[in-house]
Amino acid sequence: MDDVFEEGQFLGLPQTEGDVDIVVLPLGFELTTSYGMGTAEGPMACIEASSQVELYDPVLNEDLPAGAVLSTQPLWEGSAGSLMEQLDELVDHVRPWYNGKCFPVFLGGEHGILPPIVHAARNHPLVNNELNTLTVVQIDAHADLRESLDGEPFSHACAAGRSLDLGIGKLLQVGIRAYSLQEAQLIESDDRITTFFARDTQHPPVQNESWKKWLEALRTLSGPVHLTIDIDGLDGALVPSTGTPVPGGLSFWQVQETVETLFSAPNATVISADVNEIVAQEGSSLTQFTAASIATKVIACHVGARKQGRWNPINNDAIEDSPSQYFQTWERTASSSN
Ligand SMILES: [Mn+2]
Repeated sequence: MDDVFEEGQFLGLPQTEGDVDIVVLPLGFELTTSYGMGTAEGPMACIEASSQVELYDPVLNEDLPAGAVLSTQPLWEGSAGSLMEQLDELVDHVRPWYNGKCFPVFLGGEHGILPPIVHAARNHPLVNNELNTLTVVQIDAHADLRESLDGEPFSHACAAGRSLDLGIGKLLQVGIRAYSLQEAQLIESDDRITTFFARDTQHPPVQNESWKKWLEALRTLSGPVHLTIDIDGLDGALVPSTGTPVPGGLSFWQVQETVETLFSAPNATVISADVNEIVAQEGSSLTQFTAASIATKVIACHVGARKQGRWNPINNDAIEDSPSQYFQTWERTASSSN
């Protein structure tokens, strides 16, 4: 096949004919980032950097898109005036892609994109409005389990906590090394949460017991899974321009191994993924290139699952849309503040 490179398309791949199998959705969402700024431009920088990522991944024996139809959508930029209205706009933007036939890959934008993604995932036929069947696997430096940050419960620092409030059944975290006392206590007391701390998986750094247990936890998952990758889960040296780079994180290969292991879990189906907190680095493309490489690994593993018959399209025609204007009318309930 001739190489056709198309500007603004992930991996430079032009969309081919047919139903979309994989959609890349850049989400320029930034309302609550606390430290660095620039997560809104990150997704497009990641798409630009993806032009330098190899189309060959050893999990497939052919170049991407390997027969799949890949579509890259234009950048989403919220237009609503309030945070909660923007979250609802995000739900409306991503929900059509949870149609059971397509695998969405979201590029963020701050981690605050997670709750609206999780809410929209109700529409996926494997979730079928039963959000407690969904597991979220989170790579992150931060636990993101705060009650609120600077008074904002939908801050990026609360993304995993709000996803639990929305009703997900399970949260698996890895790379965690920056968290508060309250978050440590929640991790201890809430049996929906399983956390692998970086101080255990990274020290000693090579092939320790804790890392093996993490891979085993992934292998034994069942049901639908959303994978959320905050790039600050990687060691800060690999992603220096992300909003809050933190030392002592995962290596590139540990993230690759996590993605490969999750996608090959025999009883789990990864229905979607996001790579977030991408901030365009100036003078070097390392941060956005790292993010693009990880998103490419996710896509390659998804294509691999399709080719091995472990991911089959399903109709969601019978599923009622998840409630709209959900976040605008959101109220803290007793159960959600546990
Ligand atoms: Mn995060």
